[in-house]
Amino acid sequence: MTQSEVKHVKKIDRCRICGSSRLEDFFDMGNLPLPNAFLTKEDVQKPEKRFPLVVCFCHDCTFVQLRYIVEPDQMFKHYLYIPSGSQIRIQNFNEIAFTAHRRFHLQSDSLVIDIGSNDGSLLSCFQTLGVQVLGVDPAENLKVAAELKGIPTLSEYFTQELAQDIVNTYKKAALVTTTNVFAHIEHLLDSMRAIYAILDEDGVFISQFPYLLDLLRDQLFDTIYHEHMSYYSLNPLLLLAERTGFKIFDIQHVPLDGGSIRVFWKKKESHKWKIEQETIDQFRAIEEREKLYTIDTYKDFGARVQRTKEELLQLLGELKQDGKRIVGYGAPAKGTILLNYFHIDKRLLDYVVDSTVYKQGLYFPGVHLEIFPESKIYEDRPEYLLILAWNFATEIIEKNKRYQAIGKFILPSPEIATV
Ligand code: DWN
Repeated sequence: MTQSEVKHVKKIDRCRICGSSRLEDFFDMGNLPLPNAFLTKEDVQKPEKRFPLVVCFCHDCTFVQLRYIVEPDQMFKHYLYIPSGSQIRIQNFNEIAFTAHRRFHLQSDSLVIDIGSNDGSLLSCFQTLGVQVLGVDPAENLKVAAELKGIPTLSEYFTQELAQDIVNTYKKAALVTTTNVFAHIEHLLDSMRAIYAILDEDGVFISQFPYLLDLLRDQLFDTIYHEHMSYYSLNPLLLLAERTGFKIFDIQHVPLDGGSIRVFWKKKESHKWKIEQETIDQFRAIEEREKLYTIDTYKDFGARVQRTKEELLQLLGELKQDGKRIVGYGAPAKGTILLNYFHIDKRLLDYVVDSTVYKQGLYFPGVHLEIFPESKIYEDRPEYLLILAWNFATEIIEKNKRYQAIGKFILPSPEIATV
């Protein structure tokens, strides 16, 4: 690493939940660019920052986490990802809002706070249901987008100080939500205590994030990146709850982003909301059966990813040799990881298309593939589309039905497939 890279990253030697020093690395991807650090044409000529991407396992509480933490400002101050690019994600947000509104009896004077509220998409769903909303997100560019939707947003990191300010200026929340953000939080204990501070006595915290078991089963290695500091199974979550005054009272599996879980938390002292113990026990039983609580399960992860790499490179290489043109579909953060880790650049892909206006005209970090609007595939008519946003493959294939008269889609994950 260069001096300027070293300055923005730190190596952890203690588990971020239980504090144990018994951490063991099991997957090392080397130094990779930050996944959302898309480049302008001028940036492409300049040196890019790369940071280590190493995953480790805590032998005491079994928490899987990144060994190196990049300074949050490097990743979150100016954020190019917005959730509204996918109908499936918006449907998921609507479902969270609708079910929470009904299950937790939210009223017109109930306050819902979304942490990592991005462009306000989730809170818009709550607002439509007639409750009060407040967003918190450090990305300054997204505050503008959220406020255009009428979502009041504090453009700050969620800290204990901010929690106190919120309680003083607004009121306590009946519901706090985070979608995916839970993987992005460095100081978990502090953040949970801050959430505790802003919640009503019988308030509920809902967090939804990718599930470690799905990541492991389907080798979703490209969802491992600097922004995602944590990869959760149930055991460490239960410990986190216990240490911060919470009780997990329900868990649901959600078929989003390759497999996620939605976890429901309440204050330990609250007698409201039934504890779905059977469901929690079932999750634990499955995780035990799948041996999530031992390092041995993780040790061949790297080798399995290596086999996927060889298979995908062989497929793309053969297509190129046959003179076919291949274009990437979607410029997700995970695309940066897949392209860079597998060394897929101009030699294999012509360019990438993405619906996000903020990303169009920019270039992928590291591999420097240019990003165009989706319509370009109908002008150029490439023979193959590699779906980098594989978590939305169904939606992408469905909306591009007419492309099937031109060429085929390649799915890199969870299994390599051509359709
Ligand atoms: O946790 C995180 C998740 C939720 O979002 C973040 N750390 C960053 C981000 O991850 P991602 O960039 O991998 O997210 P998505 O939602 O998988 O990104 C999909 C990309 O594909 C977007 O750039 C939009 C694009 N897309 C498109 O161009 N056409 C998506 C669809 C559905 C489409 O039809």
